[in-house]
Amino acid sequence: MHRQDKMFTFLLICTLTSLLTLGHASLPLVINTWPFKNAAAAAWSALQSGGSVLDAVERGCARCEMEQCDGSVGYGGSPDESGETTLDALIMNGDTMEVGAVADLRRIKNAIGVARAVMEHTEHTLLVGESASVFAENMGFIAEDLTTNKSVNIFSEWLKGSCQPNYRKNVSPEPSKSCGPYRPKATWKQSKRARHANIHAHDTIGMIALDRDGHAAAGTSTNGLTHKVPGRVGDSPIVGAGAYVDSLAGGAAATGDGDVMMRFLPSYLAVELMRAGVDPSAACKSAISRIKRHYSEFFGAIICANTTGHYGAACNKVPGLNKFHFMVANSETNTPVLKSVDCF
Ligand code: SD4
Repeated sequence: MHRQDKMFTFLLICTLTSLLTLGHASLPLVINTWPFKNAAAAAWSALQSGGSVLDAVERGCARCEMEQCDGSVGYGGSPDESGETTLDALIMNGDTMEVGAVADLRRIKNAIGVARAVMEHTEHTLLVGESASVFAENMGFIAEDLTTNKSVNIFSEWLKGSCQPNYRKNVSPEPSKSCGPYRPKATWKQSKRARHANIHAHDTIGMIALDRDGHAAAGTSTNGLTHKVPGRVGDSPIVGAGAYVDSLAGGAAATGDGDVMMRFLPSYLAVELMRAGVDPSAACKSAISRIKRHYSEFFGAIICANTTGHYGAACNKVPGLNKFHFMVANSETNTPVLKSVDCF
């Protein structure tokens, strides 16, 4: 066959395969991790009432923060080793590539709102810890205690159970038996400790919104991992890890064991693959495969959407995660619809 004919046949096969395997394309589109229907509805109605894609992502994630989606987003969830809930969030504008993010945010409930304020009222990308909270207060966000009865109970049960599980290693006293304070062990062997990440500890909201005019945005919001070491920041507020979007290529958002996932920038990888023409499902799968190669038992999933409104998702199959659920709203469904994908 002539070289040009071969190329034409190849492109035709790619297109046909895409048409068969992709989610139905339709713009505008809102897609988010996990079955957080109210979040998708809030984002969808923001778009329907003339809001921008950034408004959609902000309102969708803020809804989860208010509703404390699965205890993994917003106040009163995932107390750290000292019993405090701290928040991570990110928002990205796919037109300008501006990003605003906050990590280890204390005493402020609306983390995604603060992330947007970082983007719109500073030249910075990421603010962290106590200083991020002071910034938020100066921007008019209300400081309040993020502790709830539920987070106090989780914390006191954990203390009663000798601080099990925890995320320490190579320290003494032996972290699998005792609470701290911990000191580094003088000598230690490289050992594989079980990670405590599981389906109950992982429900970050990650969201992508695209409109008909080619604008795209993405965002995340989470309270991280239960019993995390104070100061720990996950993947969610890290650009390219928790989420990434480029209006010329598409968007992606990840959820799962952020300590592992952020080492691979899975959202960035998926968007770059979509830029190169890979369909969203395959791009999502490649991002998961890259992590699997090193951490076969990691807990995680990713959603992907390209500029034409095609979307997909992928997840690593581990005990407790055989299927990954996510929400989609587009002009075809006109309301959020629950979708799922089999993990591999
Ligand atoms: C984190 N990735 O802080 C977040 C947790 C998460 O779904 O995704 N939950 O590691």
